[in-house]
Amino acid sequence: MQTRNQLADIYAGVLRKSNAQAWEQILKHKSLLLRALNQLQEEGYVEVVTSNSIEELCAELLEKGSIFKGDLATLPPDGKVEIPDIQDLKSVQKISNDRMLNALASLYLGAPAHVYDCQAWWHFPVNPDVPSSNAQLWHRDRDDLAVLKLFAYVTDVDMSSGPHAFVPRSHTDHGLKTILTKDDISNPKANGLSHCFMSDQDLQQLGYRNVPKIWQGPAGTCFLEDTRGLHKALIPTGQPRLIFSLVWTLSPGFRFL
Ligand SMILES: O=C(O)CCC(=O)C(=O)O
Ligand SMILES: [Fe+2]
Repeated sequence: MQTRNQLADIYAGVLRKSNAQAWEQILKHKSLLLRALNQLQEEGYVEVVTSNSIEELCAELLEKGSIFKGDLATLPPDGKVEIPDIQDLKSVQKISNDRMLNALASLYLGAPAHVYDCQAWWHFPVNPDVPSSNAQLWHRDRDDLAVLKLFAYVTDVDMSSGPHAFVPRSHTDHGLKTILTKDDISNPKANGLSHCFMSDQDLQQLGYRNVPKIWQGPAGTCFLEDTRGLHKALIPTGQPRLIFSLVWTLSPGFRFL
């Protein structure tokens, strides 16, 4: 992780120089965004409370996503159903172009950020004997050297509807030093050198003792995460969950790096 972050810093420096004008504009928002930026840097997550496009986003996605709710016969075994072609929705366009969100993503990534992807998907409760999907196991995203994701709940989410979870401080080498012992950090599965999908027990065995942040909240709950840190979706046992994500990267993205 240390090497990836060092490479990301070098790359961000190059991007700042080649987009000097855009970077100058972004810097103007820094003082307003400083608290959120600090929390992202330290903890790897921050709640977003100010984006006024969220209500419209929920309404549009719920409408588009509702047609898939009736069709339980064709539900895949892991219960995940993606909503296609959401990028052209007005509310998705609006949030992708939100000036303050883009400025925060850019300040966090260290250079003008690239909107890399947006997705929305249902997780439906399924037979508990079915093995968890990758996203329902602890993992680190590998889309780029540096990445920031916005998640927005489109439905109300409590412990029975598969909330999203994140291990605070697992996103940087510096943070890992505060939550793991020196011996634990040298394990490639613990420090992120080795890409893997892990259970709660795996994490305990690797030395992770800190309590994950579990995001519960009504539709419209919205947060940013550095998903280079450990995260997953819990398995829904009662209600299904519809969630939206918007992803910023430094480069146009590599899908898996
Ligand atoms: O569905 C979730 O809460 C987790 C999704 C995830 O791992 C991701 O978007 O990178
Ligand atoms: Fe992920």
